[in-house]
Amino acid sequence: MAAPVDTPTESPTIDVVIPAFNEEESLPLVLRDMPNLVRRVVVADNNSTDATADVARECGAEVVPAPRQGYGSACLAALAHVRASGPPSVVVFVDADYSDHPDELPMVVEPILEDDLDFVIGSRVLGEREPGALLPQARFGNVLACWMIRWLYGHRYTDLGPFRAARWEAFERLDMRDPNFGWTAELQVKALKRGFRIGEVPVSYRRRVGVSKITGTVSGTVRAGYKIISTILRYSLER
Ligand SMILES: Nc1nc2c(ncn2[C@@H]2O[C@H](COP(=O)(O)OP(=O)(O)O)[C@@H](O)[C@H]2O)c(=O)[nH]1
Ligand SMILES: [Mg+2]
Repeated sequence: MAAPVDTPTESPTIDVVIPAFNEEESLPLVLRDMPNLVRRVVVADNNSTDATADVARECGAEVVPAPRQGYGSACLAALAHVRASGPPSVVVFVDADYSDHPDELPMVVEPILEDDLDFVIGSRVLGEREPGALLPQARFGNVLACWMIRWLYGHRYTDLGPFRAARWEAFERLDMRDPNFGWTAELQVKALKRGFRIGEVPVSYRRRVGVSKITGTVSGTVRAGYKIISTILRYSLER
């Protein structure tokens, strides 16, 4: 009998990007719960005035300074580092506030690795939310944004979620740009425009550790809401 042929297939690599602004309390918890299948975690430190960068390093993450303030800028800074230092097969985004459950990462990447999807959203609407985790204004904004996307792009998302994964090569075709609150909407509508194979999986969501900087403040909510709506409209008008 012929010996089995050993065909070595390279196992896929997974890198995690975490935009962080003053999250010294929550970040160690996020990093502690990160599953072993993750190759590396890149934390974009967005001008934190607390020990965010130090705790991230102590917990084994790579830290990239993101001098321009804003969620999108921080993601872009981390991604530039990932691109320059050897990109992964799959990139995953997680918030720094310990609202997401990093231990659920295998479920979020599975449809990419197993079913060949390009992009998977962790949906907090389909998953279990701790009471008070998703503030009413965030919930309302999400419903409105998803409804607008359905109307203008014909796709039914259930959430604009911070916990999501994308195949790296596909992600690179998005040419992401938004420096702040429009980043998530840009990501989700561009994925539709590029014809990505998109899925959603339920994820859990708990009340954050520390103070909310976006939907927990009136100005954050108004600015984020405006930016999300204008981003959804703008890309629907572009060819
Ligand atoms: N890089 C960066 N991240 C931010 C900024 N504001 C908030 N974040 C991060 O974005 C994520 C969501 O912010 P958060 O304050 O939890 O907003 P919420 O989820 O709407 O309450 C967290 O990981 C924050 O650290 C910012 O100005 N820059
Ligand atoms: Mg949060």
